[in-house]
Amino acid sequence: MTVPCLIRRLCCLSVFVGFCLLPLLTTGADKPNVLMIAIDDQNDWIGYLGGHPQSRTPNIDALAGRGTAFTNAHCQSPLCNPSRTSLMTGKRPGSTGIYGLAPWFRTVPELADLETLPQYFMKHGYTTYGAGKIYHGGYGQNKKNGPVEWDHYGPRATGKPFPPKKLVNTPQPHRLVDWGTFDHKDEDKGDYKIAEWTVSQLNNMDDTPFFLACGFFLPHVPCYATQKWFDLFPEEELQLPLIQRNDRDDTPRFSWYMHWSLPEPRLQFLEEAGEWKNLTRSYLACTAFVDAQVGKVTAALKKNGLEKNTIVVLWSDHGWHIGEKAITGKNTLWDDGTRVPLIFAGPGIKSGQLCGQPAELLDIYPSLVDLCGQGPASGLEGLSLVPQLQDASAKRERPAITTHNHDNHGVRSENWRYIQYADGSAELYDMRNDPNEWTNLIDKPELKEVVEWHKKQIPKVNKKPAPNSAHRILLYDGSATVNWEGKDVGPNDPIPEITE
Ligand SMILES: [Ca+2]
Ligand SMILES: [Ca+2]
Repeated sequence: MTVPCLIRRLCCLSVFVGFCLLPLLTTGADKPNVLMIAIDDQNDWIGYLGGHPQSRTPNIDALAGRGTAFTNAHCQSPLCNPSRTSLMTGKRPGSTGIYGLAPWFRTVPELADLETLPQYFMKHGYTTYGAGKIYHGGYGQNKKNGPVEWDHYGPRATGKPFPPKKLVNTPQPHRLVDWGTFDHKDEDKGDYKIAEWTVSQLNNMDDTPFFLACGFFLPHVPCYATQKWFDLFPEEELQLPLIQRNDRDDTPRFSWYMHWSLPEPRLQFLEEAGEWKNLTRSYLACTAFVDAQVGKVTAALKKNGLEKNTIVVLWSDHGWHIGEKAITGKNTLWDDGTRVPLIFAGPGIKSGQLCGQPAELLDIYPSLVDLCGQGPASGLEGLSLVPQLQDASAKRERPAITTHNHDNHGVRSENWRYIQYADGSAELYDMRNDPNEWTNLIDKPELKEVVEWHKKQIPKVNKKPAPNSAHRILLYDGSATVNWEGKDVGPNDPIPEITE
């Protein structure tokens, strides 16, 4: 008897005996598990992405080698909460109005019942596990603010342990904005505990299919690592990020409003305080440390024989500037702010291929739905990447779009980056010849058609910020004055922390 014939027979039998056998046929071994590994504020300083020539990420690179790794993947928002809300709900920031670090989307009545990625898998019989930073802050880790997202939650994200005092006196004295090394132990670090917990779950899985999400906090600030990780990057050999002096001379003033005044310091501070090398080294050290934690998790997957039936997806929520374009941190629409590692490995995914098609973090949800074959999900705005996971040269017809605050968009196609701010000012970069986005070509008449095509890709739905939006919120009403985090900024106000 053929297998389909057997299934039909069993289903007929199930009706006859009064219960359906179909769920039994699609549970257990038939359902691929999902292991989602998230990294916070991890830019493209990953071996396979080549963002920094000295980055050391052997475990992430090995995962890339085992699967399909995207080289042109971008976040939907260059900030934790809106990026993660978009990824986990499958909706663009402009469709939800979630642009700031607040609110948690479940507190917005019209968004409260959105079915998130873990809920989708829960509905299909998976046990869901979370640890560390998946949503922003403590959002979604308990029942207090809406439906249950997880069956089990492990250690929460933390940058601790901290030294007794901040190591660097940054212009805005935010406790988290710090970096360097001090006497502490790897075993005491938040991400170490998240990895240990995740490994112990993998060592003790039963036959129920699982959706396990493990979210590392580093290299988010404070970029603290133990000396062992600093030693991988000797100071005398360290290469600083490539920058162009006066790079901002050809970017609109509105580009400064994206990150008008932030705890993250400007390049000018790093240079004057002699901290640029130290921050570069600290970030590389933290990335290497996180890579080692990723390695523990992927090794546990292998040791437990789970590799062949588990889809692994690894991502970061957005990039991070370390001096490029005169700033540090996120909140920008250039590649340094939007480009992220994105890797899929496991059943149904071709191994050993790099894909240069533009991809979006928004695509993760529909891709997992597609790969796991448990039935459709509704309202998703991304595209399944399964065509690219099977053949890296398959065209993804849409560019990747990043939105930061209301109606500011970065559109990244295979060869171009177009940025359009809420006041209509714009930038265009030729990514083949100018990968660092140094020369704004927006005024070149011969590129008018390129601009028009990218302009057309901007999402039509762009909601105003959701009620109770706060932290990094920029408001623009068409007048000459903008409002940054509740304060008016006039057209001639000096750019904070930048002096001639
Ligand atoms: Ca982040
Ligand atoms: Ca420039």
